[in-house]
Amino acid sequence: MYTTELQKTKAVDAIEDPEKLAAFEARVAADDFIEPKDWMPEAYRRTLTRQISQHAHSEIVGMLPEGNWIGRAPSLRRKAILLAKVQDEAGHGLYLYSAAETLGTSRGQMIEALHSGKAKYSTIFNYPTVTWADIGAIGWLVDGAAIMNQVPLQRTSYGPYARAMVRVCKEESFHQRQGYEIMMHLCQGTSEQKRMAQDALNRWWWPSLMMFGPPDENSPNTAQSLRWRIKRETNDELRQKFVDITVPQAEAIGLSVPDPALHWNESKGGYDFGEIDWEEFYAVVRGEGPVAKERMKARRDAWEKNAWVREAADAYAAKKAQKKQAA
Ligand code: FAQ
Repeated sequence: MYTTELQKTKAVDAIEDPEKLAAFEARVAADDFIEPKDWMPEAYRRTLTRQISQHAHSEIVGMLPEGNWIGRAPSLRRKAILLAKVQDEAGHGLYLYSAAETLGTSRGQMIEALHSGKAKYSTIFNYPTVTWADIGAIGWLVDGAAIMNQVPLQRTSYGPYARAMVRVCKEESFHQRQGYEIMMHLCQGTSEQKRMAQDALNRWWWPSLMMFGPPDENSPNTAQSLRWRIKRETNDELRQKFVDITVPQAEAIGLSVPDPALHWNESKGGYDFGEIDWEEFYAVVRGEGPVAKERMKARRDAWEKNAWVREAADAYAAKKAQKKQAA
């Protein structure tokens, strides 16, 4: 279904210097970090640019579902926390765009790829946030899934990406706790509040499991990304860990995971769970998610409406450079 970065750049790889390639592979195998000025195969550069830029886009588009609730948070305390969280996501996007830029693609080019529909962003942000409990569910489940995926990325082989992940993971860990705390409070509240929490879990559970990507046997990029130590664990391994950690958290606050097939498997030491609706996943990846059009429209509108800020920053930089030259 997908053409991998490796296939796209096979011709380039074939003419790459075998000695440089062997030295690069030996460094990766020794768990050395690869740095921006180091030699790297073109396919490695492209795979990283794709993954890091998509990750950056996810952080930025991911601000929209929660941003939607800043003005409606139920108390000043909740508003201040949510505002800080959404600002953190902007920061994550910026570290990640900067990390991707070190590979030779400008932020403008990456944003153009997002706006033209060429670049992907996480499927999860194409679902609507219809009640306050959704903000709890996003922190608990979406940030929880993001941490599960990002902790191993602190040891990814590309230095700037690994270093960005260290700070991102610290902040995501706070985000996950604040989301779980919202859910905990709702579950200790009125029966209507508890129903809201259960309804949010029902709607966000399966999309959260989809965040980890297609099953390993249908994941065209995983094998090569593991060899290059870009990915340190497979999609299915991370999904399983997420289920194993999250189910007891749901039980602890009296919520039930909406999966009749879910049961503890003593022999594997983990939960067995039901089949994910992969048709839904691929439809959302294709841009057919419930609020996909609104999300992209919001991003494009923000880009256009705020062009004056970029123009003012450019004019200021040019003026400063001129002054420096004249001095
Ligand atoms: N959505 O061969 P694989 C967050 C695509 S951050 C959309 O398995 P790969 C923080 C994939 O790109 C969330 N597309 O690919 C936050 C590929 O297409 P391509 C984002 C998906 O790269 C919280 C194709 O399917 N996190 O939530 C998805 O080896 C709260 C085949 O898949 C990251 O980006 C998907 N869910 O593995 C913010 C982490 N899954 O590109 C605000 C870094 C797969 O070949 C509020 N990324 N695809 O055309 C990764 O770890 C990997 O890129 C995976 C996918 C695991 C996402």
